[in-house]
Amino acid sequence: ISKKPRGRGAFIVLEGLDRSGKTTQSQALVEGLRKHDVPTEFIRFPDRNPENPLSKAISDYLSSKTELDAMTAHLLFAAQRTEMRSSMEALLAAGTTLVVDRYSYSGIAYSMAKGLDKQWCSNVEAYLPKPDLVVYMEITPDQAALRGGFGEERYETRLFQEKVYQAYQAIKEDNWKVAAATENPAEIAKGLLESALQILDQCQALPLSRQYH
Ligand code: FDM
Repeated sequence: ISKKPRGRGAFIVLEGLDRSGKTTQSQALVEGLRKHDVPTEFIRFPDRNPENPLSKAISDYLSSKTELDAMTAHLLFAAQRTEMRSSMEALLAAGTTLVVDRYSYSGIAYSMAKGLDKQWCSNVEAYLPKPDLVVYMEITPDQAALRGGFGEERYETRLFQEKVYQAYQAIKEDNWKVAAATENPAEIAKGLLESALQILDQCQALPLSRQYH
C-alpha cells in the first residue's frame, strides 16, 4: 500500500454559538478526512472527563454546582487547553490532523459576554498553538432559538447567547472560514472537507505558530 508521506497534521478548529452545528460538522469532518486517508483525531473543549480534576471542575461550574469569579472561570478553561498543549503538539508533529470543537475563541467570546476585557482574555491564550484553520459556524441567536429549547447549563439563556454572538463578531478574524450554519448540512460538510484538505496541503511546510504572540 503506497501512501503519500506526510508532514505535520493540520490544526482545525470549529467555533460558533450553541446549536450552530459545530459538533455534527466536526464529526463529519473527521470521517471525511479519514476517508481520504488523513490520520485524524477529534478533540473538544471543554473536555468533561470526570476522572480528570480540571475537567471535573469545569463540568461542575457549567452545571452550576459551583460558582467561580468570571476571571477564575476564564483561567480554568484556559488551563485545560494549556494542559492539553503538549499532547496536541505531539500529535500534530507526528502527522495527525486535529479537528477541535471549540478552542480559545470560545474562551474569549464567552468571557467577553460576561464583561471581561478582550485583551485580558486573549493574553491568557497567547502561547497556545494557533489553528491553521478556524471555521466559524455563523448562526444568529434567533435562528439558533428556532432549533429548540435550551438545556440546563449556565450559558444556555437567550440573553447570554446574544452577548456571545456580539463577542464572536468582535473577535472574528479575517482569515476565518465562515459557514452559514443554516445551509444544508451535507453542503456545509463538503465545503469544510475541501477547505481542510487544502489547508492540510498548505500547512505542511509551515511551523505551528502561537495564538497571539
Ligand atoms: N466555554 C467553552 C467557555 O465558556 N469557555 C471555553 O473556553 C470553552 C471551550 O462552555 F457554553 C463554554 C461554551 C459552552 C460551554 O460547551 C460548554 P459545549 O460545546 O456545549 O460542551
